[in-house]
Amino acid sequence: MEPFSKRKTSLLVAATLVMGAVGSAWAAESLQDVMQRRGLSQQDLLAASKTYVPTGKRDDFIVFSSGGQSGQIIVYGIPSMRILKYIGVFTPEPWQGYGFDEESKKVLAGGKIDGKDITWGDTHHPALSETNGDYDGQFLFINDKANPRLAVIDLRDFETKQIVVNPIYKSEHGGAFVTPNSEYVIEAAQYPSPLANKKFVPLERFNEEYRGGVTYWKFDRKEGRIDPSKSFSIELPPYSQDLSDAGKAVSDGWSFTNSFCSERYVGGIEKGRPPYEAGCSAKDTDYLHVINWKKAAELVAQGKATKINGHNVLSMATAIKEGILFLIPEPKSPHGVDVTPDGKLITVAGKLDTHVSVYSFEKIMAQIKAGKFESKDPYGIPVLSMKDSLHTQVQLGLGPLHTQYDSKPCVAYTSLYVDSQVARWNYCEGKVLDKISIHYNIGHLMTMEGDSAHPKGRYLVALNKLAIDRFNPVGPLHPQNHQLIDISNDKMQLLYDMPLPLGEPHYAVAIDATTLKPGIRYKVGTNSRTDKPHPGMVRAGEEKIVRKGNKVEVFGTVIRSHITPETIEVNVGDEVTVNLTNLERAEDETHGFTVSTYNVHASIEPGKTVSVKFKADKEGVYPYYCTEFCSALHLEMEGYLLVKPKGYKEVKAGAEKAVYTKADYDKQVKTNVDTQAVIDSVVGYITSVNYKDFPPVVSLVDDATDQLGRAKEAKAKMEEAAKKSDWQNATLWAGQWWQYQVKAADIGLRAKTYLEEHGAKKTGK
Ligand code: CUK
Ligand code: CUA
Repeated sequence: MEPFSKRKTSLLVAATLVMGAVGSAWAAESLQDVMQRRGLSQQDLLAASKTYVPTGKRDDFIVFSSGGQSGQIIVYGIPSMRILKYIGVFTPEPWQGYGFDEESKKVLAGGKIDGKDITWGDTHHPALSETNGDYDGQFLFINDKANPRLAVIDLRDFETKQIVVNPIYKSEHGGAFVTPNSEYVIEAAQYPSPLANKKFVPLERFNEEYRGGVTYWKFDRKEGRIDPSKSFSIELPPYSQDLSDAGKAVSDGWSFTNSFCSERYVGGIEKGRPPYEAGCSAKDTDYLHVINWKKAAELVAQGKATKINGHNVLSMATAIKEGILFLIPEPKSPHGVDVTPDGKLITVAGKLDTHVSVYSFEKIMAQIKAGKFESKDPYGIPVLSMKDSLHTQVQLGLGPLHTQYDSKPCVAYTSLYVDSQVARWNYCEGKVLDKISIHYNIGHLMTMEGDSAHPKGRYLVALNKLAIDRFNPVGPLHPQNHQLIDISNDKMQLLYDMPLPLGEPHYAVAIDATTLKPGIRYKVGTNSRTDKPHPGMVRAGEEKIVRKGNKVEVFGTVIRSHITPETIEVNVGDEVTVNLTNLERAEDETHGFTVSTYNVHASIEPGKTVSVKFKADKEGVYPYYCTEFCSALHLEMEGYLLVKPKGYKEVKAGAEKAVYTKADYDKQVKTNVDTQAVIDSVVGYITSVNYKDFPPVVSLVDDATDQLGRAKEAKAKMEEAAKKSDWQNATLWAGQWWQYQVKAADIGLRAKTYLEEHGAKKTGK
């Protein structure tokens, strides 16, 4: 057998040879070679070059997509289709500690119905806050169809701040849609039910006592919260209200809600009755509800609402008497209702009609002003003439559902569910311009800022219901398929298929990325769910454990790479609250926190204070640790929760035996001095270039300076111990000094790489 060292050498030589061969094959492969090898066409390459975002570059648009049955929101970029975040909304989300720390549990508790936790949601329609009809990038809203709820997300930190429960519905679908200055968030009911809570009414009394409605949630922009006391609803007939949209510009102050099953059919297959699907699609038309919400709000302010379940409701009788509620027939089992960017026209698509119907706001107003009504519905609501309200009708194809608008005047896009196509058409002249096939069965579609007053065009995403054969098979449940389409040219071009495996995303909204201004850190000690100072916050050096009876409260901090305190001793049965403040200022230095087996988890971003709470109901030893790989010594970011049994007597610990000698101390100090030389050379490079022109580097330098300041403190403690020839503690403090040096070096090298990649220039100093 050959000696080990020789064997190692020959292995190395062989490895080098193999690598050399592969290396030259890579170097020789041209674009043509790759196209051939992977079977790519010119068209594929064109599509790829339109979506590819090189490393380090960013997307032009940010999408907020409903997460469907996941109860979350999915955030991704366009054109890359890279997923950036899942925002926990109606459902616990472990990474963000959502539903596992006390602050977020309170947000989720806002969504309890009749005291019951509801830990899932059927999210349908996200809506961005608007100023003068344009997205302002401040807030996001989304509804839960199954359990009639609405959530508010703040786009400064992409966190859910509030969940409100609709007090009078049992399901809702026509939300969230905002008015042009986000005065109100609109939410319409779906399946009619008695409005008073827990009231039993037999289905035989459907027409008389079941009701629908539209709710206008008052949004307090300054507080960033919905104000339920200033919100109101309008009672509507038991037609299944579906989608809504707010008027804008000329039609500001009005809102539009369509419906299906205005037949008011009640099924019952088990009793031999034809099913809902037959009875609910029997008539040729359903009703578009036209509502003057501005006047409705005034009527509520004048005290004309009645209270149902403590909530302001304007009755149908009042709405009719005051002239704020009208109906217009719309063909047949409609789905989407979408106001044009200028607010002049309203597009309605009929699932079972091949047309879209474009209504004219001006024509609607003319009839209302003239008091010219065709008839009344069974509840006495005035019905306008469909013919006299229509601007045009355009035949698009089978199963039209939803419409979005382009930046080009008069151009709209409508999804065709049955045809599996997107139609581009001109709503001013009423003609079809182009069609593209998608895969498969499209629901909503979305253009960039496509439901605002100023759509940005360029891209369209088809939110498809079925993927069937588009992706590698993963069992009977397939992912959903978002398809990116280039709409900037005469012919639409399909660019990319993105599988979404988190639920059925019904709708999505896309905003210009430059409009969003999310923060990097919180003001130290912030409760991110209330945006207020957290009472559990402490600064470095103020950490403490406070006991009151059997309640133990920890006031701690986290910073690379230790948790203070590192030991928490409690008695079995104690109620323990751990408050932790992240003292970091550096970008992306999040720490996590968990305690073994107590089902708690917190994500603590820089500046945030979070608390977790549990009953220490079992004696024993429970490690706690940081759950984010936050630095080289992340694994050492640990501690112990000691839960002592009843009647436990303290054992007196013997003196700790010293293991380190002066030789260990000298060795560590030498390492530190060498490390300092590396740091000095990095600092030398950074200060020799124009680093102050690069804000990310400036904040890295701040962070590194911070770490070096801490290194100094550790060094001072080391010197004190060394003076007393306490080589044990002197060596340990020398090690702590080195830890801070390593962190500073890590940050310094990151800054250096950034400067090199971004072409920093010598300043000649
Ligand atoms: S709905 Cu699902 S495709 Cu809830 Cu807006 Cu039309
Ligand atoms: Cu902090 Cu790992």
